[in-house]
Amino acid sequence: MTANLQCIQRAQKWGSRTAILSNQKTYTYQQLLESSKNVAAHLLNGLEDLNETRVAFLIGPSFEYTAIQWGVWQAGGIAVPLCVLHPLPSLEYVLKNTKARLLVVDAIYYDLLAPFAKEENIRLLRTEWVLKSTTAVNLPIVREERSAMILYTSGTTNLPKGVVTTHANLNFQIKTLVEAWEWQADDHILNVLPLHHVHGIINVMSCALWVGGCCEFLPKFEANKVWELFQQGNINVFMAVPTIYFKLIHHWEQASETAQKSYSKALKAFRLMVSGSAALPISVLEQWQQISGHTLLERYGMTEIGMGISNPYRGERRAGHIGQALPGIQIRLVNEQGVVASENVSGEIQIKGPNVFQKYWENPEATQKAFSEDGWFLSGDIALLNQGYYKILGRDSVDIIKSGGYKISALEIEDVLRKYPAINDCAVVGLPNPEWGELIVACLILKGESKTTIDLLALHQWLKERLPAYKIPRQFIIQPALPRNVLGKVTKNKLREMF
Ligand code: MLC
Ligand code: AMP
Repeated sequence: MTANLQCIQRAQKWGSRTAILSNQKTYTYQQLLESSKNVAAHLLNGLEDLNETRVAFLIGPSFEYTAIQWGVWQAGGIAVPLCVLHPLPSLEYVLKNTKARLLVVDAIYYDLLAPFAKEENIRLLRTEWVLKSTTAVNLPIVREERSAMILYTSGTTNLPKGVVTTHANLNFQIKTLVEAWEWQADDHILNVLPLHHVHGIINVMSCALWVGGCCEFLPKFEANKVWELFQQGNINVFMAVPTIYFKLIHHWEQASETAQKSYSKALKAFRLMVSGSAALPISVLEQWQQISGHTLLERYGMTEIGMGISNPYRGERRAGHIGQALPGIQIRLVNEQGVVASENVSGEIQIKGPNVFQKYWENPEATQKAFSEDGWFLSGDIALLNQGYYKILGRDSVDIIKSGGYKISALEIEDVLRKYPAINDCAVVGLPNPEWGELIVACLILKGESKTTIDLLALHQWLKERLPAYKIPRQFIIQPALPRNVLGKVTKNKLREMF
């Protein structure tokens, strides 16, 4: 029996079309469907339905990643994609927090995770084992309201929260983008983004597969490789965070005049280029316009909602603005007095619609706090409406940093830093930075009153074992005390000035 999931049913129509290009191999929709059914059978292992068992997977962006995601869904499980850049403690946190019972990993991660899996009684499988062909089994009926995926996002608490979305949420998140950006079956997109966040998973991979298009994976972003692939002439859609456009522009500027001409020529044939996950600096938009002839389409989203606001596909794409509500999604701005803001008055972006997530995983308190009494999701982002276009002004918390398109909690980094033997106290902030959006920096108070120096190499090494590279502070200052207000709270704006 075939699964009733929409992505699977749609894929049956596309049969022999190329779905995925990965590791120099092409895979058709038929191959994707067959492989994912094998995965489902291996995961079910005799059961009729995984009934929302959390199935974590640590797999680089590839055909195998997609086949396993679809396999988990067809078996009735919840997909928990892990980040291949995360050190062991971050992976263990997600596995423990979701209480994952199954874990599928690429061979290179097997030894790393085997001891933890054994200790926690998690069934550990290797990617190639679950892809092996096996006898077909009956697949469960998975209703749209069932939970489909958990992604981890940082917030104003020290530990990341699991964002649970249902199949209905994901289907809607995809459909609104397919409609707004006019996705087509002959679209061929290059994915350079990590696959543990909505940008790569939904906007790039899932939208392409929804319409019968092709998703090509470059497992790790490298500017020269991206330019090489652009020149091959197959790719016509690209989506990335502003840092990636910054790096592509830098590479273009360093190239010879002949290479520059060839790069720019390749971009002329593109249908669509999108930027999001962090504010797109107007300078980057303008430089990209000169290089490519394209005005980047900037949009706004969040792990909890997929995408919510977008500049139009047709019509004016306004620099420094994120656009208008996507089809079927309601947006309002609410000021500090709880009043819905009128044009040109700032307020918090609040969102309602079928795209909005179900709940934070096993955290009813956080879920309740994230919604207004009348059911609007509270984003924490401050914006205003300027002549019909939303414009982001900032966030309501200094403890959330966006660096390289990743959302990072200053409190999480502070918690880790305080465990370092030579550190007594600390405070972490983000500084405006043209390449990274914000650069993470830390003010340290050392143990021992007269201490004014620290071995930064040793500290960096120690942090690398505990945090992914993108969460590691890049600049430090050492102070005798942290700047605090009369209530004793660290004044982070003052701290920013000190840098
Ligand atoms: C890495 N480095 C950083 C850094 N990240 N330095 C400062 N700040 C950061 N944030 C350092 C590394 O330590 C290394 O230094 C060097 O840069 C290269 O590291 P890398 O890992 O190779 O980096 P690179 O591949 O260049 O990473 C840049 C990037 C990556 C832009 C490709 O950050 C990325 O994939 N970002 C996308 C994140 C994303 O998908 N966000 C979407 C979230 S969903 P050294 O010294 O060791 O060489 C969301 C909702 C929505 O936000 O709206 O979409
Ligand atoms: P995440 O939790 O990783 O999904 O990050 C979501 C956050 O990214 C939002 O709350 C915004 O702060 C930020 N963001 C996404 N898109 C944009 C954009 N176009 N401009 C400014 N900020 C953005």
